[in-house]
Amino acid sequence: MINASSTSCQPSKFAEAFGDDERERKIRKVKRAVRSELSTSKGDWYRNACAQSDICSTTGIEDRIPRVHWKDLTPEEFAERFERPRIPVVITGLADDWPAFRDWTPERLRQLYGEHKFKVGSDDEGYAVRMPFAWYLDYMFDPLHGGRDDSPLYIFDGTFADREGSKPLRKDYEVPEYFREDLFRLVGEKRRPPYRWLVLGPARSGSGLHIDPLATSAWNTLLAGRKRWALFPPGTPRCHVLPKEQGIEREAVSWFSKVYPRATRSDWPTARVVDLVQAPGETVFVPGGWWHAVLNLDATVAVTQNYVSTANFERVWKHTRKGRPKMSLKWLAALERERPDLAALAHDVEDRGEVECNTGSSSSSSSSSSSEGSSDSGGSTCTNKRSGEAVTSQIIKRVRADGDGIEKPNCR
Ligand SMILES: O=C(O)CCC(=O)C(=O)O
Ligand SMILES: [Fe+2]
Repeated sequence: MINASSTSCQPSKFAEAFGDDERERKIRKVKRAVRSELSTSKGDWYRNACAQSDICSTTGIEDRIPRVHWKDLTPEEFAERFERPRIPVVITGLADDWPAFRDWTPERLRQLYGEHKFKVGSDDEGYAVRMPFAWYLDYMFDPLHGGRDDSPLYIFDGTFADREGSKPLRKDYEVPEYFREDLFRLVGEKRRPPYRWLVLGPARSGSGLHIDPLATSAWNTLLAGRKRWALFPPGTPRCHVLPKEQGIEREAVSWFSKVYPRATRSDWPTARVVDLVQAPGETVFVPGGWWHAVLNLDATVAVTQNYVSTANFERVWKHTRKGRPKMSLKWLAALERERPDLAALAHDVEDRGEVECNTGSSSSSSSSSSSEGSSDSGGSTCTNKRSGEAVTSQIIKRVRADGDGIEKPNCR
């Protein structure tokens, strides 16, 4: 597992090869490419002193998301209790036998992938900015970089399973049975939208508030560290949860320190925030249309995939039709062959003229990246199905009251 104390800043092969000055120059170059608005010499990267704040404290967070062990949840039950009604849930135990759960430690990953370049963000032109993994680890555990930056660089790599140097990582985990239907598979590996990411970063890195692209649902399995999540149900107006105000940037730290406190006040005008602290080995199911922001409380390693199944097909179809019209035709042709029932549904949508005008791809992430992307009152983990169901039914009411799952402007 990653843990700052066991992962000292041992000099990497790169540091030895290039020397500290060279490494420092290269890290700064990457930082400038990813966030050109921040100077790397005037302290802009740590101007808000987030590393000295209590932003990563869990005091007062009430995690009421139900926990269910996979042995107590069949795929049919998952679809019925959580997927169709669009209720977030945490499934435990899925990663217990994954090599990733055992082997994705910084030192092991450094040995195997130290020279491979992973994506740590995008530049101003939208091109991926990549960094050799060994340098990234040096950055991440450097007290004057990842240990100090307000919103550190974050590996959010959507091509890890396709690139020669990192491909073997894909063999270290298994897509859980609940999420295997994966209807975008029919479009073909080359044409389908990005759908799987390796996600790794230090405390305070994370993903700003967003809805996942094309109304897809997601699962996210944490292999090390803790992630704090804040979720809002489908239909929550963007202007409340993502206000366009000076000083509110798209970073997770910025959202959690400036917007989140408003969402806990009694005069908050819209749906209540749903809190969650994800522990290692836990898999979060994020139904399509849910807003979510994620802050890493420690150094974390996770794998996440987005998917379309029979349960969310209609919504995803509407968004794909509008957002990816060419691809949607290829998809429809494949559906005619493989899933005529869903192709018929797609034609119905078309006949009713119900194509979505908001593609739902309001994703944003940490400084560095973009993914295209219950307990008792003490906040402890709930392993009890009954209390899970109580929370579930409250959330169902909210989802129904809030409409069809796509953010709607309602801010006058
Ligand atoms: O782990 C994270 O930073 C959040 C991932 C996420 O929300 C996404 O992949 O869409
Ligand atoms: Fe997401």
